[in-house]
Amino acid sequence: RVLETDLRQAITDGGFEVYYQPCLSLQDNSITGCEALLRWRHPQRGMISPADFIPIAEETGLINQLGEWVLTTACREAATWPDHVKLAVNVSPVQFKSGTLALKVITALAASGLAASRLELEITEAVLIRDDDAALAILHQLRDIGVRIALDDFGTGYSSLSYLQRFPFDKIKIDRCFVTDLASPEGSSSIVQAVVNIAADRRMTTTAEGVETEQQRELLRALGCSEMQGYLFSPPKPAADIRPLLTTHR
Ligand code: G
Ligand code: G
Ligand code: MN
Ligand code: NA
Repeated sequence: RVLETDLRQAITDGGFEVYYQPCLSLQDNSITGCEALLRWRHPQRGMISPADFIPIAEETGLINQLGEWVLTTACREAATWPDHVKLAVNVSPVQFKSGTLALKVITALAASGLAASRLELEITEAVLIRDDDAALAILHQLRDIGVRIALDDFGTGYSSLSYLQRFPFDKIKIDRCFVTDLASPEGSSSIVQAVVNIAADRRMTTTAEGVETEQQRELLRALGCSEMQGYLFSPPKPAADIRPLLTTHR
């Protein structure tokens, strides 16, 4: 188990790095954006996955500091990318409810010079389940800044179709588990089709996560999904490895 003291130390010592994973249009295969994914380079234990330390960062409240660092760092990096490439940043429910998220977003945009329209915040349905009105108010605040909102990991956890009706999302990210299952006989293609249809109806785009095969890409394109992310094109990589791709990929 990751220790709070280690986490605290790493925040002050610069032990974290932001990796980026490209997201591609299923229409023309162009790179439309990149998702920022946090990495912890632990001095003894090597790379630690966010899945192993985000929960502790959330319990201890350290996620607020860490999340602010990711936002600032990623915005500064994205400001150097071609203008058509957007940036997606994951936001923890704890950050979402902290009361200071909008201010931190405004500050990161101003400091980096990144246009608000190039920033997308990925939230999970966990932020929506308790206090609807409060969540809705925050989403509208963020919308007013001009950033985009994506609903991450859709279809897992406590997803409810009613969220799609009540909240102003720009994008639905279809969880990897549905992509993995796509080609099997009793697979998830009808579920993906339903999500794509609802999204289109509500003027939202869809991004399929965890696309690993050409067959999955073809099926998703045929189903009308807008974008894909996954190992088929690229795993998350350090900024220095992603930057050249953004200018050379056709
Ligand atoms: O990069 P990886 O596939 O290991 O990410 C695992 C999980 O950690 C994903 O669910 C992802 O959303 C989450 N995650 C990655 N980076 C961040 C971050 O900067 N902030 C938050 N809150 N979650 C993140
Ligand atoms: O929940 P979120 O979408 O933020 O999590 C993204 C996670 O999925 C990252 O940890 C990333 O490393 C991982 N990931 C990205 N693409 C693929 C893929 O094609 N296959 C698998 N198995 N994992 C992926
Ligand atoms: Mn995400
Ligand atoms: Na996800």
